[in-house]
Amino acid sequence: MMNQQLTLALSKGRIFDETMPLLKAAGINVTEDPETSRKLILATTDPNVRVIIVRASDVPTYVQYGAADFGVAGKDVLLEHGGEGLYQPIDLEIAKCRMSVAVSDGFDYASAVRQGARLRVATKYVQTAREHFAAKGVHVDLIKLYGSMELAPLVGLSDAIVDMVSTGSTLRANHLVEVEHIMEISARLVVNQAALKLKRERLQPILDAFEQASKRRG
Ligand code: PRT
Ligand code: MG
Repeated sequence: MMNQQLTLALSKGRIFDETMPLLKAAGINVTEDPETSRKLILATTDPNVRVIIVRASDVPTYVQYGAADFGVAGKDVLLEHGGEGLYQPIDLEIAKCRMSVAVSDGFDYASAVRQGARLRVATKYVQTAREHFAAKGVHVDLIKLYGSMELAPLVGLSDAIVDMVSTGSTLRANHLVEVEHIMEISARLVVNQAALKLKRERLQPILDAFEQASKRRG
C-alpha cells in the first residue's frame, strides 16, 4: 500500500489564517497555533494530513521538490519562483493585494520616465519588476531587498520601490505614493506534479473542497 500521508506547506500569518477556513471546509482542523507553538510541523484532526510552516517565499520550493505535496503561495512569490515542477489548479482568492510601483511623494516619476533617466528600483520582486519595466521600455537598475522596501526611497537607496499594497497605510506612513499598478495579487494552491498523480485519491477531495469554499467566499 502506498503512503498516502499528505503534507501541506503554509507560511505563518495571513496565508495560514486565510487557509484555515478552506481546510475546515475539507473537514480538516489544525490542532496547534503556529503563532504560539514553536513547532514547524503541525498535526491536524486528519491523521493523514500534516501542515509544515515555512517562509512564504519557500513554499514553492518545498512543493517543487515533493517535501510538501501541496501548498499555498501568493502570485508574487510564484512569479519569482518560476513555477517549475508545480501544478497550479486553483486561485484561492485569499491574501489579496496589488503589486505597485511607489515613490517618495515629492519625486516626479512621470518626468523621470519621460526623460529616459535610469531609475533605481528597490524590490524583493526582481523578476516581475524587470519584466514590468522592460515591457514599458523604462531603463532600471534593480536593487534586491528582502523586506521593508518602503525604507529605500527615504534614505536614498532607490528612486522607487516595487511592493505589495493592500490598505495603502504603510505607504502613507512613510510619505510614499503609488504611481503604477503592476498587477492584482492573490494566493494560489500549488501541487507537486508527481503527488498529483500518485496521491490523487487523497488529494482530489481536498482540492475540490478548497475550490468550492473559495468560490463561495468570492
Ligand atoms: O513577512 P515575511 O518576510 O516572512 O514574508 P512575506 O512578506 O512574503 O509573507 P507575508 O505572510 O507577509 O505575505 C504572504 C503573502 O501575502 C504575500 O506573498 C502576498 O501574496 C500576500 N499579501 C497580501 C501581502 C499583503 N497582502 C501585504 N499587504 N504581502 C505583503 N504585504 C505587505 C507589503 O509588503 C507592505 O509592507 O504589507 C505592507 C502593505 O500593507 P498595507 O495594508 O499597509 O498597504
Ligand atoms: Mg511580510
